[in-house]
Amino acid sequence: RRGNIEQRHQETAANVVPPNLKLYIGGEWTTSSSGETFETRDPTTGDSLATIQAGNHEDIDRAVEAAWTAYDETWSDYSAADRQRVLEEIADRVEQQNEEFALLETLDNGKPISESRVDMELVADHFRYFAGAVRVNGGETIPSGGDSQHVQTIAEPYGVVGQIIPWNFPLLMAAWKLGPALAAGNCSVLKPAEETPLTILKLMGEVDDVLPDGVVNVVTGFGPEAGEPLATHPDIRKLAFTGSTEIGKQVMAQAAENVHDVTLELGGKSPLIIYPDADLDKAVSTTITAIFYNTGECCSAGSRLFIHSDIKDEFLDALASTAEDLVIDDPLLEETTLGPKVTEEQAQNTLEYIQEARDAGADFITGGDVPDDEALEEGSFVSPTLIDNIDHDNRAVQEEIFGPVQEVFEWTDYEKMIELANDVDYGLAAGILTNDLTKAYQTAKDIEAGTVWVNQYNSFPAGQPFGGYKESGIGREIGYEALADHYTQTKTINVALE
Ligand code: TXE
Repeated sequence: RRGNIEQRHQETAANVVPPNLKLYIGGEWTTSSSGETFETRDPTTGDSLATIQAGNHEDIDRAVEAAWTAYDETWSDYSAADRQRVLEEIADRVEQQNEEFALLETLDNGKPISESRVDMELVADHFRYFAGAVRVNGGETIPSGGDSQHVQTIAEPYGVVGQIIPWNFPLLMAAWKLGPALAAGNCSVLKPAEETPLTILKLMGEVDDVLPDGVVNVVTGFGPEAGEPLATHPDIRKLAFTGSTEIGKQVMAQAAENVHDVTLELGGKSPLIIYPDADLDKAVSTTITAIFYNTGECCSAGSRLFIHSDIKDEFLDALASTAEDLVIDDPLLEETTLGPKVTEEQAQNTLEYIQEARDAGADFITGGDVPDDEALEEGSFVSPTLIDNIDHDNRAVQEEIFGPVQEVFEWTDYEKMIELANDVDYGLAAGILTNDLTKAYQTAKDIEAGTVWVNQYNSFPAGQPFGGYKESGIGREIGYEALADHYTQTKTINVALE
């Protein structure tokens, strides 16, 4: 099997890894100023997939300059209708090559191919949503000027924005950022995560003839060398960041120095609350989606389960056996439901949290290790893990693990459960499973989270605002307000009528 996996990955890589893998600046493919490169690896086999340019501050300078040139010379002349056509064309091209993009994402990130296909559908739909939203983004008239003045606002783009994205949904995170930025009329300098640069570079190759040169510039590289110079660049007017809370705080402090706008989409430690009246089968499948989708590498992952004591034993038996039935294998196979973590370092990170829970005397309902499968030894796999009897103050409960690990808490008293559910620094998402809609709405209001799913989890239709309470971030993406509030600035024009 191991030989088959390697062969399958080599053949797929030969078919789908794109030829242009340099920095994309001003519509040109260029090498990094330092001449330095790095490898992006396949987390299933550990093999190198491609050599990538390690951009630095000089490349960021070049890219910001190219973006301003594009803004001044072409993009600001594009009407809303022109921008709509461009965004629709980008959506079409992703749709036409869904399979190639999906295969490339699976090679670079390790997510199961069935999930990569869903990502690509969402990418296309996201560009399409903002293609439509372009036409309704406008200002307002304000009547308080009376008959003596005409007061109105117009929504103007910032000009050039910086965008830094992570590795868990590489192309989808790029789409979440580029869709509203371009719709609003901005140009972008985007830095992908060093772990997963391939799909955004492929996208640039595919839409090179659609986007005027310099409207989107992609500078690959590492956080300190390429991310920080972008976040601190005096000529960007806004920075959008998705990643760790630690770097998010740093990026926000840096934004303060230049007084530029910033939106942050950071980590989470989201509660999934199950009432005793919930449908058992649905509760099990929703819990599996909440924590094991994308190998748990979701900022929204439902990583703390609050299960009502009346159904705890029955539910956990069913959940454990379903988790044990997940197909942990080569993510290029159709039947695989759990792939490797994105890097070996990330797998070790998850295993350290598991060890911490073990040292604290927690019980493992299932998992707690790497899969016992020789064919997967070169990959960064971690078994689906459910942990019971762990203190809510434990670091493994309080911090984001970003892996296939869920901690279970039993509840009977509603107030105590809500107190615990809110007792983390994060507030990104939550899930509630019950057939009683009154209870669902009450709980949704009691939970400190930016998104609450009822009788489902991890659903992200375009247009649905997404962002964090507390330390999970600032601002909202995906929804219309991303365009209206986060990628435009308001200009007031007040005309004297007398
Ligand atoms: O994040 P980083 P990492 C969480 C998750 C994960 C942890 C660490 O818990 O285990 O963060 O992941 C760029 N200035 N999330 O190390 O470092 C970096 O190059 C500017 C949650 O990957 O924050 C990459 O492009 N940029 C999350 C991006 O920031 C910098 C998704 C994210 O990397 C930088 C990812 C700097 N000084 C991780 N340093 C989510 N919210 O979905 C790094 N970067």
